[in-house]
This record gives sequence, structure tokens and C-alpha cells, in this order.
Amino acid sequence: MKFGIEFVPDVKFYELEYYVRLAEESGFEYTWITDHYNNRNVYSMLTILALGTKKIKLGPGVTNPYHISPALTASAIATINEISGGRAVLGIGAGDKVTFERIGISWEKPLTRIKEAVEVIRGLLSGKAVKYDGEIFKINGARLSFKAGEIPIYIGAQGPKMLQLAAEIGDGVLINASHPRDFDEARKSIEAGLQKANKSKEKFDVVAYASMSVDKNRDNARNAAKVVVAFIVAGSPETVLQRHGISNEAVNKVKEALNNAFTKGDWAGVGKAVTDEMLDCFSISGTPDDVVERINQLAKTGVTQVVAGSPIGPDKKKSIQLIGKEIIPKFK
Ligand code: F42
Repeated sequence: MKFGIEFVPDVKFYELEYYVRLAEESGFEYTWITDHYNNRNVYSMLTILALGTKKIKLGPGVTNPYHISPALTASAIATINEISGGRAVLGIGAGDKVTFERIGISWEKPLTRIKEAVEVIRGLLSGKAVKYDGEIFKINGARLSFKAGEIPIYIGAQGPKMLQLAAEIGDGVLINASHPRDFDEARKSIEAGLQKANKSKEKFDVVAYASMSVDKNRDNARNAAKVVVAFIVAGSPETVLQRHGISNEAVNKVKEALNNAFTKGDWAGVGKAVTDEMLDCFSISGTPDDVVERINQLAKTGVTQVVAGSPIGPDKKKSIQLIGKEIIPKFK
């Protein structure tokens, strides 16, 4: 089992560098940096991380093929690969509808756009001149002027078609989920995609990109995850909520609590609306032993990498060290 860690670049570069170096020292093999227009630029931050670390693999988790051209994505990730001495990984997904609306991007044909973007990026990273006449992207003999090196491409996916596409064209898939039920379901689409592309599953990285919260004290860990889980519940598709038996009534209570938090500052109300089932379904939260047990369950569904996503724990520094000391060694 490989371990990764997610960071949102909503902190100063030196703070992000501190946490990623701590994660590297704690045994994490990957760090994935989120990409939304309103946070600090993902590639600027990855440059700092590439210079400040020695072995951790690093990349966007995930960028998207809407707000910049795939040619720019190829150039940016190849630059990170050069600066980091060959440690870059590219995570790319359909992007986030809500943030796109703010910058006037319409979320059209995400599957087609991802497929074409990945094909263009792979062509450019191979060093050859790319001629591509796609439905969305038209490339007329573009070529990078420097060697990119080998860069794995992972696709962020939840829906069945995107999961299948990720297996067909990607080196891995980053799935925003924390529960074995979700991966049992995802496995069908992944296997269909691998079969269609005649690829072996041994080389394909199935990544549980999970909300995680670890602490020696179970209650502290689980309480720290409540706000993140509330957002996940509020944003989850109907199919996922039904899969976990979360009622519309319970979801509406969470949405209402979030609304009150934003309008009246009542964040305590959010904690009350998030149930234990929701925490179990949409996060990996608890003591190190609880987390090890869940990761073992995920491994049985074919997961090969677990990414510790927000909040990581009540105290980020202590939780990163705790994962390094009491969880990662159990899977070496
Ligand atoms: N999004 C961000 O913007 N920034 C991030 O930092 C970020 C991190 C991240 C990490 C892990 C992860 O798994 C996702 C992450 N995301 C992030 C979200 C990501 O960008 C996507 O929004 C997320 O993965 C949801 O995408 P999805 O896999 O569910 O695909 C969407 C588009 C979907 O609805 N898919 C469905 C499906 O079945 O896969 C339907 C697809 C569809 O629209 N089909 C149409 C059709 O007609 O079939 C259109 C067909 C066409 O040509 O596109």
C-alpha cells in the first residue's frame, strides 16, 4: 500500500513546504496539491515543494483541462519534473462546477475534454510534434522544446464513465471516497476500462483520495472531520448517498446547518447535523488502529494508494507524525 497526502494551497508557501517536508520525513510517497483558481497557483507551489524536498513524488491533485490549455499543462508538469529530478506526477480531473461558474467557464463534455487533453499531454510529453484534430482541442504540430521525462498521469474520477475512461487512458485513478462500498462499486468500471485498453491491473494505481482524521483520542479525531464530511455529504451525488443509506432528510439537515454556519456563524450546528454513519461513510477517522482497519478493508477492494486528505487530524503536525509512526509502517 502506498501513502499520499493532499494539501490545499490556501496557506503561505513556507507553511506548505513545512508540512510537505514533514510528510516526506514521515514516509509519505506522494503529495497531491489541489488546484482551484481562488487558491495559490498549483505550479508555483509545486516549484517550491520540488526544490524543498528530495524523494516525495508531487503533482496537482487535480488540475483540469478547462482553465488552461493542455499544452500549458504539459509544459508546467514537465518543468516540475525537471526541477524535482523526475518526481512529478500529473493528476487531472473534470474540474469543479461551482468554481468554474465564478470564472465563466461552462462545464461541457467533461469526458471528451479529459480524453483529448490526456492524449495531447501524453503526445507533448513524449517529445514529438503533436498534430491533433479533436472535437475540443486542435493542435497543429506543437512540440515541447525540452525533455519532459516519464510522468505518470492520474485521473480524478467518481462517475462510472470517468472511472472507466481513467482506467483506459490513465496510469492511475484518484477517487474521492473513503469507504469500501465505493471502491467495490468503482472496481466494475475500472475493470471494464482496463479490459477495453487491454491493460493489466498490476500497473494501475487505484487511489483512495480520502478525508482523513487521525488522533490517539477517537472523539477528537472524529469531531475534527465533521465540517469536511458535511461538505462532502452536501456535495455528494444521489447515487452515492443512496449507496450508503443516507436519507434525504439527514442530508437536508446538513445542508441547512451549513447554510446557518455561513449566514449566522453557527459552526457547532454543523457538527450536530453530521452523524456517525456519515463520518464512517465519507471519512477515515479515528485512532491509528481504526485507520489501519479501514485501510485493510480498502486494500481488499483493490485500493493501492491511500491519500490522507483534509483535515488529516485535529493537529495537522501531530497527525502527520502519528500516521508516519503508527500507520504507514504497518503496510511496509
Ligand atoms: N476538482 C478541482 O477542481 N480541483 C481539485 O483540486 C480537485 C481535486 C480532486 C481530487 C480527487 C478527485 O477524485 C477529484 C478532485 N476534484 C478536484 C474533482 C474533479 O475535478 C471532478 O469534478 C470529479 O472527479 C467529478 O468528476 P466525475 O468523475 O464524477 O465526472 C463527472 C464529469 C461526471 O459527471 N461523470 C459522469 C460519469 O458517469 O463519469 C457523467 C459524465 C458525463 O457528463 N457524460 C456526458 C455523457 O453524455 O455521457 C458527457 C459526455 C462527454 O463527452 O463528456
